[in-house]
Amino acid sequence: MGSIPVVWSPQTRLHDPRHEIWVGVATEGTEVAARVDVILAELSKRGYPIMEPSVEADDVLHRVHSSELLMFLRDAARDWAAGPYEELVGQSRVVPYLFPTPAMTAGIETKQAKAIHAEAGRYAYDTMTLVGPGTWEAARAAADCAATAATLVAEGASAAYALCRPPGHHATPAGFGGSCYLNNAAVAAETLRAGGAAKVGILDIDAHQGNGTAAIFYERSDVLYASVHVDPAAGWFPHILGFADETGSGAGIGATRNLPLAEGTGDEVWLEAVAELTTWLDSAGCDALVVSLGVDAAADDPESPLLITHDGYHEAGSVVATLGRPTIVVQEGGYHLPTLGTLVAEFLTGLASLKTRPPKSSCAGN
Ligand code: SP5
Ligand code: ZN
Repeated sequence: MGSIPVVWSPQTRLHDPRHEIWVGVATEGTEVAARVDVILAELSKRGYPIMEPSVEADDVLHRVHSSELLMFLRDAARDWAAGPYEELVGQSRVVPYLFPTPAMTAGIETKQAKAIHAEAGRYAYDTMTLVGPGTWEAARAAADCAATAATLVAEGASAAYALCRPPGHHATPAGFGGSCYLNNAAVAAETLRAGGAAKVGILDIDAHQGNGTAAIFYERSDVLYASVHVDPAAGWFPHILGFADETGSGAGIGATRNLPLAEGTGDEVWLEAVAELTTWLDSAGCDALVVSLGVDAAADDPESPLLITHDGYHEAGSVVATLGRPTIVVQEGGYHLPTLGTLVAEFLTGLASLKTRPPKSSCAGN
C-alpha cells in the first residue's frame, strides 16, 4: 500500500491541563500539546499525507458515552471559571474534590451537587486528569480525527492513522481519567461498525490497559478488545483493572482479553503477546481492526517500566499487517518527546506492508 494517511487537528493543541494532581501534589503535566507537534514533525518529514478531520463524531460519541458525561465535559471549564476557585486558591482547572463511591453513599441515592468541585468526582475517577478552557474542544477534535480515519478505512483505504490528543482509552462510558476524556478508539470502532464491518477487533498496545475501551465493549460480542500492558498487580495504572481474568460478561463473554506483563519485559515477550492477540482477533473473524497505539511501552518512556525498542514497534506494525484487515491506528500514550515521533513512525512503517484480503463473510461466494 502507499503511505498511510494521517489525520490530525490543530485544535488538539487547545487542551492544556498544566498539572496533574498526584498524591495531592501538583506535578508537571506529561500529556502535553508538544506530543502532537513532535509526531507530526516526524511524519511530515517522512512524507506522509496529512489532513484535518472532515467527519464530526457527535452522533457516534453518544453511542460511546453517557449524555451526562458529554454535557459535563462540555460545560465544566465554564462552570469552574464561574466559581471562586481561581480567586480563592489560584486553581483555574477543574479538580475533583469528592468521589461518590459506595464508601460514601452506602447504597443511598444521591442528589446532584451544587458545587462543581464536588460534582466533578461523579465523572472524574482520578485527580490526574484536569479540565480547562480548550479541553472539550481538543477532545472533540481528537474524536473527529478518529471518526475521519475510520471513515477513510470504511470507504476503502487499507489503513489510516488518527493522531489523537488528548488520548482516549481510559475514558469509560460515563467517566474520564488517565489523561483521557473521550474514547477515540471506541469512536473508531463504532464508526467501522456503522460503516458495515460486522465484527471489529481492538488491539491495545499502550503500556497501560485501556480500561475505558474494555468497559465500553465488555458486554458486547461485535467489538472484541485485546490488550497487552504492564501488570496492574505490580502497582501500575489502572491498578484495579486489566487482569487476565477479565474476559467479558453477558453477550460479551470471551470477547475481552488482557495479557499483563511483568515490569522490565522487553521486545521478545511483548511481541509474542502482540502476535497472540492478533491471531486471536483473526480467528474470531474480525473484519476490521483498531489499534490503540500507545508508545509509552518504550524503554525510555517515563510512564512505564516496559522496555520496548524502536525495532519492537516496527515489528509490531508488521505483525498487525499480517492480519490483512483494514486498520485504523489511534494514538494513545507516549511521553518521551525526543523519541515519540520515531516510535510512531516505526510502527506505521511496519504496518505499511499491509495488504487487505477479503473478509471471511464474503468467502461463501454470491
Ligand atoms: C493514555 C495514558 O497513557 N495514560 C496514562 C495514565 C497513567 N498515568 C499514571 C501517572 C502516574 C503518576 N506518574 C508520576 C507522576 C510524577 N510526575
Ligand atoms: Zn499509557
